[in-house]
Amino acid sequence: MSFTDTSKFMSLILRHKPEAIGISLDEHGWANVDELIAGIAKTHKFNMDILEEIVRTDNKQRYSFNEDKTLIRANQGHSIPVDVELDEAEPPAELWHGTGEKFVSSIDKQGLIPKSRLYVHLSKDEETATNVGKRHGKPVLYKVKAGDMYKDSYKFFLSKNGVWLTKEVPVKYLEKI
Ligand code: HQG
Repeated sequence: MSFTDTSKFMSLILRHKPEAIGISLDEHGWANVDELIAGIAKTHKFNMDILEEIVRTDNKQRYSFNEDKTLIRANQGHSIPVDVELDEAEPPAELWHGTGEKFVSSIDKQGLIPKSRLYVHLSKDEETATNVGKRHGKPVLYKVKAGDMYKDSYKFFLSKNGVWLTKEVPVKYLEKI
């Protein structure tokens, strides 16, 4: 099992399916580090050193430890309903959303919805959004009029790893590029 496979498995556990290794997250999304290590080590080469290396080198800084490293959680991206104490923040005038071509007709009718996750994920620049879109096939970019949404009282949150989150983006705030 490669380092990347282990890291992907950890993201599955901490965002979507802790029961896959028989653990649970608390209401703030924290997992107990000893339980996580024991659970993952049943099927993957895993220990505290590997966990610390994954957290330190993760290309999107997906995870955070608590102060004494007894707890760990994903910074964003959850489908299970946890409150990771996101910071509410005023967004820049424009944010970006990258998606796949196959979703465009539905988005143009419905706007952006969180689907299986808790929030719609928005990027601060076009390049990041293009990379997100590529995960779903041929990428399509939307410019999101985040400043206008904010003026209209929509709430925005900035995750610890720099992803902008909001509950929905109605069609009138979207511009397809
Ligand atoms: C689309 C990755 C039809 C939406 C990334 C997206 C991100 C609709 C897909 C994070 C729709 C959901 C999240 C509508 C939205 N009709 N399709 N009305 N509204 N969609 O994976 O934003 O590497 O749940 O456009 O970098 O792609 O995992 O969301 O294409 O930050 O850390 O439904 O995941 O980060 O797909 O990605 P996802 P996402 P990680």
